[in-house]
Amino acid sequence: MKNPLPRVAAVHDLSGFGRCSLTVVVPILSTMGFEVCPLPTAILSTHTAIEGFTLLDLTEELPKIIAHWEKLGLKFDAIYSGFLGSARQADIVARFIDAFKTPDTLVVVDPVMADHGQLYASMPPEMVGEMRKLSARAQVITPNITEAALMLERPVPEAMGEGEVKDWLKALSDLGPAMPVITSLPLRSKADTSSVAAYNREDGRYWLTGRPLVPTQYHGTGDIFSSVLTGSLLQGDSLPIAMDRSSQFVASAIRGTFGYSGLAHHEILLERTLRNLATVAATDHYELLP
Ligand code: PXL
Repeated sequence: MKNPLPRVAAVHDLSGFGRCSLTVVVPILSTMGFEVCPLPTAILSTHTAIEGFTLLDLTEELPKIIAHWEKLGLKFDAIYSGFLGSARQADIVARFIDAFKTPDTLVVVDPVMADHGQLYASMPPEMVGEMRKLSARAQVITPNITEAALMLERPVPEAMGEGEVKDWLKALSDLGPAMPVITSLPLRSKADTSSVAAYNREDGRYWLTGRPLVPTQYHGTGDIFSSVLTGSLLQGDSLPIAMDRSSQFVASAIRGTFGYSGLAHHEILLERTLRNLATVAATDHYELLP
């Protein structure tokens, strides 16, 4: 039987403070009308950018949860993974995808590993190869430019032309996923913009969108982007509309936070803009890359 509400398996960590991973994935996808079933990869006190974070790795627990879900015959309309608690989990998640995927399942892998040219504090170097393998199972992947560089074994570029962006997207798609999306692109022609580009192998088209850069850094914006993208695709939006809605929502969440001072840990005030996701967003920003 079809799920009365589309159901998403969300393979991410639970970080108590700092608004990232499950604490943004669940509210975003719930607001967009989906049932979210967390498959938690780790429990942390905060995300790993805050000094002194604690991390309980749930690698041993994952196969038990998956086995119970299999026994229950649960069906998922989407499987969406992000931060993993150990490199070994990539294989477990790959087997989870193989066991639950049907021809209609949307599989999104956000290869959460790194940003600003550096691996996150808890990431072992083997995670890069493991994420590359896991990404081959996905239709959609959403690396930021640092993660894309690691996956392609290329240096992190300071600036890129549109032709290079297309080459990177094509190379990512050659790893397996039909729709790679790269965020935080340093586009030479749009230095004041936070740019996102995507490729759809099914129709051979490349897309670009973005929003004006706000001079600050927030954690968890990649998780917000990928969650809205997943929800939007599940709602039936085209790839350019989904990436434009996601870019627009991240920008609105940043602007909803930027005016406040005294946020010691740069946490994004997601709840101030969350309800915008329940309405139809204007999507007039995307362009086709020639
Ligand atoms: O936003 C990605 C992310 C998710 N989960 C944890 C993180 C990070 C980024 O730092 O530390 C635990």
